[in-house]
Amino acid sequence: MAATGEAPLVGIVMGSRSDWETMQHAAARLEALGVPHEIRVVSAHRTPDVLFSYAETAAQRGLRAIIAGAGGAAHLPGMLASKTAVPVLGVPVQSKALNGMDSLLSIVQMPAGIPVATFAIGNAGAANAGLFAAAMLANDFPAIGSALEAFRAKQTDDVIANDDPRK
Ligand code: RP5
Repeated sequence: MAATGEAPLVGIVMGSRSDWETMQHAAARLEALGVPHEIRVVSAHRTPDVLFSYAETAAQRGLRAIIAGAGGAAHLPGMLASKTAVPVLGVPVQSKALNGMDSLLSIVQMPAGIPVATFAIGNAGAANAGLFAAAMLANDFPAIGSALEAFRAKQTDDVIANDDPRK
């Protein structure tokens, strides 16, 4: 289901419902910038056939980027990337056992030939993946570009207006 009425341009997928706490930060950025998106749980090891069909149909359904979050042995982003040429933005979810180092290394260490753009562990990585996907769309969708510019300008203004940490 698209989060807005328009056909989704970005797919947010995650290996488990438990990843939503992290991945909601990607969705929030896309929502704020008016980027049509969809959100799904797709597990590389629990629903591999769903993973394959999601990746195989992504381009024809109009997706321009897939933000994929997973934790632990986080093969979801790499497997998606192996089955589609739609750019995959990987978000390492902070695992309990190893604090997300396992997720990070699983996602970032792709062999040459199948790239996954890898973001920071956890909430910041999810938020930045959302912003990055918006930046990828900014040239082709001027409204998204304007929203992104306005967000960046406000962020800068907020820091300048609050530059005394004692206040
Ligand atoms: C991965 O295993 C998921 O991406 C999640 O981060 C992790 C734990 O999944 P659950 O046991 O919470 O479903 O597949």
